[in-house]
Amino acid sequence: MGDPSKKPRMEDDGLVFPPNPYLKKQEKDVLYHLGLATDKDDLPALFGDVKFVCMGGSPTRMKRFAEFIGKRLGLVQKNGSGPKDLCSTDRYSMYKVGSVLSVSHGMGMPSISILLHELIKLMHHAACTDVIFTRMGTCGGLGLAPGTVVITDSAVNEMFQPVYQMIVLGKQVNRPTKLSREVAEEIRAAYEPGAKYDVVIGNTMCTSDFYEGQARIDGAICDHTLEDKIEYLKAAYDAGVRNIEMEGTCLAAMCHKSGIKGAVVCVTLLDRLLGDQVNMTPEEHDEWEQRPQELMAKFISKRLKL
Ligand code: R2B
Ligand code: URA
Repeated sequence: MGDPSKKPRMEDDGLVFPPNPYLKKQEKDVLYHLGLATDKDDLPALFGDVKFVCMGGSPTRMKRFAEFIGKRLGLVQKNGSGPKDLCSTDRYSMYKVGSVLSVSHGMGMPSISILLHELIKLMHHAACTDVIFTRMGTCGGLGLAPGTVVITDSAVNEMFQPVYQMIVLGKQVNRPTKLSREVAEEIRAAYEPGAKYDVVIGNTMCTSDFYEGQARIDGAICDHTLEDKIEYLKAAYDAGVRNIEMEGTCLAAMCHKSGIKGAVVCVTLLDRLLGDQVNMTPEEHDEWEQRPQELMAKFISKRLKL
């Protein structure tokens, strides 16, 4: 197996160095939830050319993205067998098409956090350079027509702060959530005016729950009033929040801490100022879900000068 630590470290070599001094001391590294390990898999040979790590919640959607980006990049497999899931566990699904990795992250910060730890280490072990991590997802919008695509400017928590909070050793740790403005602008520039939907850049609020955590009044439990909900969502809007989802701050903080450029691109399924229930038609859902993927595909094609 190639040893990325033998490569000379330059200021701007673009390699990924996870901020964990203990990793160097480990003889081998098991990426348990991906089902990969440094002693049994040739990670540089398998993943060394990856430049775009594209994540999304559902395994089906990420398989579809792998097929879609394969066609766009002219990399469709000749035998027509379709992309192969590279995860040997059933926790996540991961497909590789050229320099694109398409990976499912599940729902919520605990799920994407585990995946990000292992993907960041994977990029390091594989000696990948200049990788960009993106999440393409769904969300609730604020004051936007359903089907609008929101590219995240600042990822904020439930108190509208650009911070990812977690508990380590029984203490609260706050990490700044910084995404790449340059990548966000480039993704927006990939949008072709005249498309059936709008693309906006705005702040994204990330919550630990879909129902009460997003101020809904249609969950199994609700201790707040409709008036409280409207007041809170309006305050979020005034703080620049344009969409609400469940992974953005975690991705932003973990990428920033590891020196990786990150971006979050989500399509709104409803306007939360008008209601809580997600009830578009299956056809609309299908079409809307593809919008962040289309945008990312255009961004990737442009970057690869195709
Ligand atoms: C958006 O959609 C999911 C909840 O329905 C969650 O993963 C998210 O961030
Ligand atoms: N995903 C969310 O997290 N919230 C919504 O309202 C819709 C999708």
